[in-house]
Amino acid sequence: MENHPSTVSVLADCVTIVEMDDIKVVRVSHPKATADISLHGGHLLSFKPAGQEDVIWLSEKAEFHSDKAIRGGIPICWPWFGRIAAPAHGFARTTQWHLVEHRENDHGVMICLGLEEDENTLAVWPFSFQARLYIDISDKLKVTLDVRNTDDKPWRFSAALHSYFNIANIADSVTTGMGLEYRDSLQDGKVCQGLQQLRLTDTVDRVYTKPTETIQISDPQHARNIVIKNQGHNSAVIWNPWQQGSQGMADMADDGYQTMLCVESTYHATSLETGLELQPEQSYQLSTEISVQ
Ligand code: TA6
Repeated sequence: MENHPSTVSVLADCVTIVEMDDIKVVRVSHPKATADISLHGGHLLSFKPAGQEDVIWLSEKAEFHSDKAIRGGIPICWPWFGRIAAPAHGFARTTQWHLVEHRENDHGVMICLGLEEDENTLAVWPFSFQARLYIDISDKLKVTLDVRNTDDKPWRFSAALHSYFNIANIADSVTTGMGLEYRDSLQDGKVCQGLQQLRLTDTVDRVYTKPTETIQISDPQHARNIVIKNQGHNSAVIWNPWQQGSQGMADMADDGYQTMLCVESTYHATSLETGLELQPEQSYQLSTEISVQ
């Protein structure tokens, strides 16, 4: 992070809490990797395996305030993905999570954050729930969103782990493994067929409906491939706003699009009513595992 956070408390050898503006951040510093996780939004901001550039992109103009979503990192989109209801991408990314547990050993660090309903969430989504976010930090990163229906009636949801990846230059980067069929969000969800290899030259906003088990983003100037394995998803979203989109966002530099690419582990639904139904006491996990090769 750019400005200098102040240490609030030391929780263990590898885990401290630091403060940035009005946001508290769990800072992990382990021989295998470092990571920053904001309690606001349950939002991972940084993941650096030892000897690597950050794998996660964070906007240089990101704003760290409790009423805003943070631009970059891994926003948690839940209990809906997209603009099918307000606020966009659900309330999880703009709500304060709490630290449930942290563990560390020679292999890495596990951080668990929690979120439950309160009067603010009930005002926009009238259900009880328990959400847990498990973040495993070692030479790989694994993020698992675990949601449980603690209400006495069923509810429906959609979700995404909206990962922003840090790449040296979008013009040199090729993405594989997204599959061929996609719904084009720039054409009202029109179903299209794409290519095996994606090299972007303009804005994209697509929901790939049949991604393969492993998605790869080549990042040649950083001499690496970013490898993504998702579970619990029904699709994978790819997004880059390109120049015009970057210019339209106050929390993104005009050239920000050149060094980022979103590839998202997504449970997609076109409306709240068609989301995945969870009965009382049922739970569901959506995860993404990220490594570099
Ligand atoms: O995941 C892609 C997307 O839904 C795009 O449509 C784009 O708007 C992006 O997310 C960012 O959304 P945000 O609400 O964070 O500006």
